[in-house]
Order: sequence, then structure tokens, then C-alpha cells
Amino acid sequence: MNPRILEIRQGILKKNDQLAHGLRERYMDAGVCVIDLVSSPGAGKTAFLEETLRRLRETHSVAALVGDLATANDATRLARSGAPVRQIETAGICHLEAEMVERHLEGWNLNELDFLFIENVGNLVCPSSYDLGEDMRAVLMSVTEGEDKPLKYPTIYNSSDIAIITKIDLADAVEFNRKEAYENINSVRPNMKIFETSARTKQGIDEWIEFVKSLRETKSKKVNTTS
Ligand SMILES: Nc1nc2c(ncn2[C@@H]2O[C@H](COP(=O)(O)OP(=O)(O)OP(=O)(O)O)[C@@H](O)[C@H]2O)c(=O)[nH]1
Ligand SMILES: [Mg+2]
Repeated sequence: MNPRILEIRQGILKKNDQLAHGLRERYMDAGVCVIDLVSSPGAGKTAFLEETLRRLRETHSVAALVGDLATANDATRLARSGAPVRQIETAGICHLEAEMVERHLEGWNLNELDFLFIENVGNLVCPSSYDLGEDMRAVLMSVTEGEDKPLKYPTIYNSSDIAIITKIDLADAVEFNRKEAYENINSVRPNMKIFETSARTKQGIDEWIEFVKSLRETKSKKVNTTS
């Protein structure tokens, strides 16, 4: 039984990888920088992204897709930033797939965008296997969820490029052990870049905004040299 199940799963992943490859080429052609946010449910993706969209809109053209099993609550919250936002309702699926992203991009002119953000479904397991063609995947870890999460869910950290510690304003209240959190992240993914942020107090947001702007600059240079 087991080998057959594995075969089907590999088939699905192969199809996703092909579609993600196509998306990556489209993003490259359009020169749009695509950032995927993953985390456990409630780690603060929407709050962090709302602030990110609000800040980047001052200087750049931004849009967002947000995935959830049900409801359009997060799209409504993100739209308060003034950026175009679309909700992807996955109808029970615990991650976003390249096909869902492709379908929800229909009608958007990627050439007009500087950044596309994707908020993945809140889940520390399923999203790790699905490439969405993004330039960067950021894993969010809130101070309230326990410093051991990187050790328990190593794949999501391994498949991410950077880590963002969220809700840092609550660090003292929950006796967040910063040293342990860093050690755990680094033991799974050595030298991973780590940000400390709060959507409430805006701590760390300036540094994050500068970082994503420089990421886009680097991509623009690559696009210009290859075209
Ligand atoms: N104190 C504090 N609370 C925060 C911060 N960021 C988010 N929250 C709160 O944490 C809760 C969950 O935040 P969301 O932004 O909805 O988290 P999420 O990761 O998008 O959740 P899902 O999409 O359901 O996975 C909300 O009550 C937020 O107000 C923060 O930086 N500080
Ligand atoms: Mg959310």
C-alpha cells in the first residue's frame, strides 16, 4: 500500500513543481519580487503583512494573495492597507499550491507590480512541500508559541530563507527565551537571517522594509542583466 500512496503524492508534487517553475519565469519576466509568508495559525502573518503593505505602498506598487481554509477575513484586513488583495479559499486544503496562485493572479498585470506577497495557510507542515515560484519564503514564529518549534517542525524552517520572530512586544510577558529560540532556529538552518518584529509597536519593521526593498533591487539588476 505505502509505495502506491507515495507514487501519487510524488505525482502531485511534480505537477506543482512544473507550475511553480512557470510562475517563477513569469515573475522574472515581469520583474516582480514575490515573498511567501508561512507560520503556525495565529503567529501574526496578517498583522505583519498589513503593516508591510501599508509601508511599501508609500514607494512601491504592491499586491497580496492570502490563503485560508475558509472565510475572507484576512483579505478584508489586508485590503485596509489600500493594496489590491485576493483571498484564496482552499476548501479544506492545508496549504497553497502553485495552481491556486496562478488561478488567482488572472487579470492582474504583473508588469505593474513591484512586490507580490503571499500569505500561506497557517500550518507548519503542509506548505513546506509546495513551491509557489516565490523569490523568498519567510517563516514567522511568534514569541507566544514556544522556542522549540523549529526543532519540532524542521522542514518549514529548512524550506524557508529567513525567519521573522513576531509579537516581540509580548516577549517579557511570556518570558520568551531569545537565546534558545536563536539556537533552535540556527540548529535547523545554520546562519538563517532572523528579524524581530512587532505589528503592534512597529519594532523591527523599518529594518524589514529596507531588507525587502534591497531584495527587489537585487532582483531588478538580475532581470536587467539577463534581458
Ligand atoms: N501583541 C501583539 N499581537 C499581535 C501581533 N501580531 C498579531 N497579533 C495578534 O495575534 C492574533 C493573530 O494574528 P493574525 O495576524 O491574525 O495571525 P495569522 O498568522 O495571520 O493567523 P492565521 O491567518 O489564522 O494563520 C491577532 O489577535 C493579532 O491582533 C503583534 O505584533 N503583537
Ligand atoms: Mg492570517
